[in-house]
Amino acid sequence: MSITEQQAKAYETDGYITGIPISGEAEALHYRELFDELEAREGREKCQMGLLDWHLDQEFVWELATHPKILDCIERLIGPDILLLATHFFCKYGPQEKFVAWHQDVTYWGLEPPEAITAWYAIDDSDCENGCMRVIPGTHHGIQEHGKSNKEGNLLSINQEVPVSEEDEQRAADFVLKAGEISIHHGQIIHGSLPNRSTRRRCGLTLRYVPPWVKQLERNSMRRMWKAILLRGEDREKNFGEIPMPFPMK
Ligand SMILES: O=C(O)CCC(=O)C(=O)O
Repeated sequence: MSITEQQAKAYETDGYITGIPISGEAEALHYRELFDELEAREGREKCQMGLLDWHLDQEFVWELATHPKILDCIERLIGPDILLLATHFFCKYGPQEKFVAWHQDVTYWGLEPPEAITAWYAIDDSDCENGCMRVIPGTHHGIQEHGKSNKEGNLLSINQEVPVSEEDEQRAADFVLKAGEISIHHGQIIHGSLPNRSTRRRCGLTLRYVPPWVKQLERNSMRRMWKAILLRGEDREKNFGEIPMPFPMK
């Protein structure tokens, strides 16, 4: 099932959609167990924010990034030509003060135009207690000036933070998700997440997609060039070169 007309309209207005079912219980458990194995091998410290682009090495991450149900949703929102820009696990262990400060994704990604879309796949159940993703609805029009966070524990790579008024903070939407569901957010929407106050892990896999007319003008915030891979449709521009698929697509 792709997203409905109404959800597509809501995405245009609000910059996000949440609660989209992707995996049934068995499939969600399967991916959770594969992440548990990865965590046992790599350790919690690394799993927190250090697993970037593991779709290039781990078949289950590739499977999620190319999940037909997720791609159907992305296609409905950005059209038939889809490149996978990156994947990144965001994993918060609790109880801890680590949080993700308010920010916009495309700010430091060096993309022109600054267009990208993220599907956030819930590996674990994600709720207000364990620090689910939150967005400020309708803030996906234009890049805001970012400063540095003055709070300890910001998980973002360069401690970036966009200032947000109390009023905006109060109207934030919480993305409460069951494992196996996704939310989708616009690359320019202001979003973040609060600390995990529970003893449950909160792991989400972010899947970043772009249409082929987007270019990389400068290095991204992690000082790397993106390795964008064509997943659906055609790439006439070849702005990212031709990166081969690491595994066959199912
Ligand atoms: O998972 C989170 O808490 C934040 C995710 C995020 O910042 C992102 O998708 O860019």
